[in-house]
Amino acid sequence: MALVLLLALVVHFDRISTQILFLLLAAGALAALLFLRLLSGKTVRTVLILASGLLILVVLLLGVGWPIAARNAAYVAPEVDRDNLFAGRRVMLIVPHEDDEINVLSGVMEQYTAAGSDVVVVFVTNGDSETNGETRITEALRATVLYGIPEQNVLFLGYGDTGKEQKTHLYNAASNELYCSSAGRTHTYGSKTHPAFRSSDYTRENLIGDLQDALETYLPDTIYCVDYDAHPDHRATSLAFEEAMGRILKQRADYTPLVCKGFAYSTAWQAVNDFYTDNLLSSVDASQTPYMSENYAYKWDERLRLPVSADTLSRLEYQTLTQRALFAHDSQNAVWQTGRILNGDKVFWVRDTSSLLYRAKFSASSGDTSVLNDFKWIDSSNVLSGDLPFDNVWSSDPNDPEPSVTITLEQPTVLKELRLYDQPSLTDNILGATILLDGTSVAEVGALVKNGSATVIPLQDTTPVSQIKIRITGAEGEHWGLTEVEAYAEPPESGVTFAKLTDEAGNFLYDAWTDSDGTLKLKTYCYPAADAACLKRCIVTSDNSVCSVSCTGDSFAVSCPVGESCVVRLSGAQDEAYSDAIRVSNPTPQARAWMHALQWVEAHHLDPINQRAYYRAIFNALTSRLSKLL
Ligand SMILES: [Ca+2]
Repeated sequence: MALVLLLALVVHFDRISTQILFLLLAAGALAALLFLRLLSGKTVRTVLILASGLLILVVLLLGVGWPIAARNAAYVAPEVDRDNLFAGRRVMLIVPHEDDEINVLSGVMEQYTAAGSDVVVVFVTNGDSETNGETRITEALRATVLYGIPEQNVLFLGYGDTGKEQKTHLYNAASNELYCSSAGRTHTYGSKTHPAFRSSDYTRENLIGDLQDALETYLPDTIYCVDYDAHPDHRATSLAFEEAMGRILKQRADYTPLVCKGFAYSTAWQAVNDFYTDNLLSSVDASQTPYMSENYAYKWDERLRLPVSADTLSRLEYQTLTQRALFAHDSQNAVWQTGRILNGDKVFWVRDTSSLLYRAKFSASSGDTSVLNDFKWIDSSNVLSGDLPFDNVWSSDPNDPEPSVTITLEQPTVLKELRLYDQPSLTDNILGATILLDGTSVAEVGALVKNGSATVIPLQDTTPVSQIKIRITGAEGEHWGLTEVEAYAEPPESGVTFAKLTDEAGNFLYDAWTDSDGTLKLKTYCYPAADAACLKRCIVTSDNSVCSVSCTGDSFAVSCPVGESCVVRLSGAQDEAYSDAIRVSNPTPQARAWMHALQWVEAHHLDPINQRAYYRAIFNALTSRLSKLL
């Protein structure tokens, strides 16, 4: 009986009211047993006294002991005004499954809501291949509210989650073919209190249409979406979003949102578990994982790194907002991934949306040009397979003597930049092309960038142009081709500008410890990276006279005596966007040792919070097995 009570206590220990209830019950029982001779059997009485004593101890340990012990683990980071990044925005986050919102945008979402921006989260599937969809919806609403997102801003498109046994995927089905999900559903659904965004049959066309509808209803100026990732639903969500976005960009010239694509697996769920370092590290280069290999178009050096919210960081996982949100997704045991998901930055790749060619007319000497302005760099005819996504390519007929693409612009325009995207295969490549503007040859282009990244061709002309012709003069491999062509009247800009203080290796810092010798080397990160001059315009200062900051070349050294700390401030001399502030401290050897001990306890799942997650996982597994039996 006592064991059952203990298990129930540990499993259902979310609320302070539960803690108090258990404390009162146990204390009452103990008092009754001690002072009133309720039971005469000596053994039974002793066992009950011990059980209620143990219950009191567990409650005190869970509710009081650990929080007090871990109090100093929270980050103390100075406020930095990042309104230039996070205020006045309409943000939409598009993810496949409930809990992917944390993988993709935790640490960032809360900065938008705190700055007063609107954040809308779109869940494409109900995550229902192994768990009840309504449960996933309830959990997602519990998590998103922690990030300050109101319930009406959480949209469930209500499509099916793909299980391991599925042989086909909705994304690759025929346009209007009715699809049956692994949960046996054929129509979108929500929960009793939160209906699906649209009532639609499961067809490929409805999936793209519902996404397009969500985008056009809210017209977000900032969009975050998962990219071609290690799960079929992630790949499908990425491609379906791009298809919906391509349709919108073809219709309207006035809509050019900031689009940021990121990964839920390689930089979060399956990232390196490097949380218990003295200073939190940034996301690690994920190029070793299959979906960000050299065959893929994103370059690690070109990633957009966003600072995470410092007030949700801590040297212990349990104090972070990320872990609280992962706790809300009970059915997923997601809480074990906190150490991988938490990083000093969140990384994305910006997809420009201001190309003039979405509304241009394409023709070619031969081949299908419809793929060349659809906003997709890659596509896959089977998202279930792990094959590299090499579909979505324009190529000429093998016997075409002079392959070329001709593009007629909506109206004559002075062009500053042309971008060609080669098929991402490393063995099938375009080796040369001639660019003609209104019939005049203006550029001879050599081999295009092989991995599918943009080959940027600056254009010098000052006269308006009506027609672009791309003549292919050399190629290798059977499947060479172009996946996209973009043209710009001005080189595109993301509008994102900020600076961040980092350690020597480039990790973003918020509340940093010096080395044991009392020094810490700092550098400055600027976005866009091209703005190297931002460093020269900045001043770095310390607010504590016993801690000094000295400049050595392109880095700074902070020096702090034992037990001291200071706020190091980077001030933009001309532009306030280029400013940052971090706390640097040199804890005593005892303080360092105490924190390392607490981290060791948590890392080995010996702390009460992790124990609770552990028992809750067992409890959930047992109840789900029982419910299947009954
Ligand atoms: Ca394309």
